[in-house]
Amino acid sequence: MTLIDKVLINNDTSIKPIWIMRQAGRYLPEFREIRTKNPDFIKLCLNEVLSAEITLQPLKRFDLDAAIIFSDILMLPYGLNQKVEFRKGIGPILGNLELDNIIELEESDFVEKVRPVYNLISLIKNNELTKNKSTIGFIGAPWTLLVYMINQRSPKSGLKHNFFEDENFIDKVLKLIEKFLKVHIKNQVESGAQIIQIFDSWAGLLEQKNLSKYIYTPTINLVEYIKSLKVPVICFPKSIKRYKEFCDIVNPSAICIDYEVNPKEILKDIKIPVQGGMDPKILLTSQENVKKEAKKYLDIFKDHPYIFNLGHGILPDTDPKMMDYLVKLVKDY
Ligand code: 1CP
Repeated sequence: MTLIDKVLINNDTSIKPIWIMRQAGRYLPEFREIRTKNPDFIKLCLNEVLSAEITLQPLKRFDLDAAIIFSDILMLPYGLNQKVEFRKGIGPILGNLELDNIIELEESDFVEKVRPVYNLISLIKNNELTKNKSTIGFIGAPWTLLVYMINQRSPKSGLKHNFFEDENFIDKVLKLIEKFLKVHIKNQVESGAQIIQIFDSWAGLLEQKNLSKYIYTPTINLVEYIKSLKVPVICFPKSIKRYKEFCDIVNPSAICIDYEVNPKEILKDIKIPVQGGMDPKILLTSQENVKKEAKKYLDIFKDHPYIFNLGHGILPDTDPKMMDYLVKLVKDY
């Protein structure tokens, strides 16, 4: 059993395993080297040999307890034949969403299109570097994927004015996203993913009255599906504010928290295992601050099943030495 499984399945509080969101990524010079030579991001994700190498890069440097596969949540719309491009300085740009084409799409055609992602998972699972460690697969939550697929770009500066106009259309898209997410999950698990994390990066965009329809209901369906495959599921409904309500209703195996929520409130309100929380910006300051903040989370969750992580992805400007310092600190705790 891996250390992370001990926390997730046995509620073990005596160990504090660590992995970091975006641990394979732009703060590592060896990633940037590969990235520069591969300007097409989707193609890079579909190159199983290179994406396996990128997935393993942080494990070669740091004593992390998991490998998270190098892929992207937007491989789903890509697999549904919606155009997905990443532009430097802008982010993802998606093409028009052709509902009829998605309705007619065969599951096997989707699987063939994203097959390298599953091949990558097998490569990672069978690599010596992940022995006794967890291999984490992931998906975007239905709501966050709906946002990208309809908005066609990052909602950083808000949603299109007419986003919610055609509710019937949205409902149909949401159902299709759920259908193909199950296919994507099943294939990841069959290829060796031992945990699935659901990233709902834009959960914070919704008003309370819409949470049930766009977040709770579709997420419950996926959480129950993942549990039926006998795999733990970690949910990250970023900036949702109502983490307790989310856990009471959705009941994932663990909840990943962002850096804005008070960890003491979480400890008081939430009974399931917790992951994450520390502000990634702390890693841009001093070792002293990192020590203080990391210890704060470790102390608060001392007697609670807890997986150390940040409250969002590690920032591109982070010095890898600071990451090394953090991992050692958590391991020595
Ligand atoms: O070099 C580059 O410019 C590419 C940057 C990059 C990377 C390294 C993107 C584009 N995606 C990724 C990999 C990635 N994406 C991982 C890898 C595994 C890891 O080490 O953690 C994961 C888990 C994701 C998931 C993802 N993609 C999310 C959810 C997590 C989060 O950060 O909120 C989201 C929202 C995306 C969309 C996406 N992909 C890439 C970017 C820049 C974005 C965000 C765009 C936006 O701001 O809307």
